[in-house]
Amino acid sequence: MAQGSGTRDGYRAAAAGLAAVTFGAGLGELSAALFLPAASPFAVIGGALIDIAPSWAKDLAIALFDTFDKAALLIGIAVVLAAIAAAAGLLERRRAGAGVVIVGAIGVVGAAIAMTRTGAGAFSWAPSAVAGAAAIVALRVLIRRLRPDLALAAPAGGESRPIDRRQFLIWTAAAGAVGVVALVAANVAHGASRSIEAIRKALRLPTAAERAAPIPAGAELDIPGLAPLVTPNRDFYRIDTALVVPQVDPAEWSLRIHGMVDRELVITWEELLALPMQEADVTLACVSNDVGGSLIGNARWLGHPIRELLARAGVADDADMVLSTSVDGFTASTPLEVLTDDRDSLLAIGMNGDPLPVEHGFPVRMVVPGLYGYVSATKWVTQLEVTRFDRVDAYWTTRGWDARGPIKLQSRIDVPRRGRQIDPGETMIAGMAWQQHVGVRGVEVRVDGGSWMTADLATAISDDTWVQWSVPWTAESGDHQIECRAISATGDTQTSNRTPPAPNGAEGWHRISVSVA
Ligand SMILES: Nc1nc2c(c(=O)[nH]1)N[C@H]1C(S)=C(S)[C@@H](COP(=O)(O)O)O[C@H]1N2
Ligand SMILES: [Mo]
Repeated sequence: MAQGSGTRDGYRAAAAGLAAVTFGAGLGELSAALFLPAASPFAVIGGALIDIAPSWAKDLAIALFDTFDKAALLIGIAVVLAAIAAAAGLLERRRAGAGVVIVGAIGVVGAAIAMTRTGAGAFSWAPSAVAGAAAIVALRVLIRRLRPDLALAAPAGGESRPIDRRQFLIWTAAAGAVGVVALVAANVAHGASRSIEAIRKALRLPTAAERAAPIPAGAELDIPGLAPLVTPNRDFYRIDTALVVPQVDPAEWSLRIHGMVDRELVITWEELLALPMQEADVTLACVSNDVGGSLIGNARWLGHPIRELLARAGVADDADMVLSTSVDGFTASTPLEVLTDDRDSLLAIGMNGDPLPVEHGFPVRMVVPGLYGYVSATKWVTQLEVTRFDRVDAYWTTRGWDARGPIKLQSRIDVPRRGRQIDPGETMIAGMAWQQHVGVRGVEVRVDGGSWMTADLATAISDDTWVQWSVPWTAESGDHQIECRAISATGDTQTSNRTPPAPNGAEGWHRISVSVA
């Protein structure tokens, strides 16, 4: 053996492990993309990790990566997988079979998880099995080239053949390259499922039987840096547990209303489109939105009142909750009364004049004024089960969040931006305030703990939306702290008591630091 080749062969074995696992992952992902998109090994393992992750880990992911939490998860999985793959290569070189067991175990775990996911079919295990088997074969073939004693054609008499490292390198590079090409191909094949996007683009929304009033004059303050009153779809925050955005063909979509009802109801897409549609401006907010955060947006939704559908089904007197379920298994528990009272709780198909964007629930989602999204805004919704809070817990309730999630009174400073340096002199402090379905009566602002100034409140679209506010300020040189607090339409003042988002929404005043120079 050449000097140092022992260590070097260690690196080579690790590289072989990486190449073998890349090869397996590629073939597994490609077979999934071609035959069983929902059974993609990455997607099922990632999805399961999302579901079993403790709430604090998800909060942390949202805090650290904001809406990029899913990309971060995929990268995390890839890094862990790469480490395991390298270790498997090293072990397999030491002891034939040891690395194979590890690689095989990943495949088995993937296959087992695939079978437990919502919507799993009889063959959902197959892509992970393909991945595991391909990785095992590749690992054995590659490591043998580093271990002439294992080579099938090893000459008798214990006399070992020299290792052909060039050959090894070529085979390893080839396995890795095939894996990468297969991964890319899988991605492209997956992109073809953007046919749902094509269906969406070709859709024409029905016109509303009941139009929303135009946005009132003076509702939108023209202040640079202030969030727009209506959030464009492309800028609308996205929060969900779906690692791969569900691709739902409207032609195959239906909504089943069942449980404690007089008669079960199934509504198809065609039937839904034929029902009278209503527009409503509603601000959606995430319970994970921390004080001053951006997980909130306002849109004009188009949909059919859920109230009407529940009335058709006939709801039992002792029911108090509707459990809505998405195609991907996510569930939300919504108090029955907010779906049957006179508020604009919609089974929505349109968002700001367009069909729902695929990542915002295409073709159909729920929108309920006054509740955080996790208990009301089910995207890709396919079932409404009329039931009781004491019978069933929804997705986030089983993870420690409150079963009911009314939106809390909140306000946010958008201008000046936190941490910014601004010029001395006349300037504007401006922001947003909200407590959907209650409404905001006023906003107060103070600088450096001084006395509260009353902000000018813009005209609100309605009590179901956020409202803009502003207050003039003469900025003097130095560092300053600006705080705001809202007063609700019912006369409550936003509490200064700071609480984290879990388990039912953050409280406290938004405070920013700016320096004037
Ligand atoms: N199917 C499904 N619907 C869902 C969720 C989800 O994880 N899956 N998350 C909910 C949460 S927590 C929020 S805040 C809103 C966010 O809606 P958006 O992504 O359209 O802004 O969707 C809700 N609907
Ligand atoms: Mo949320």
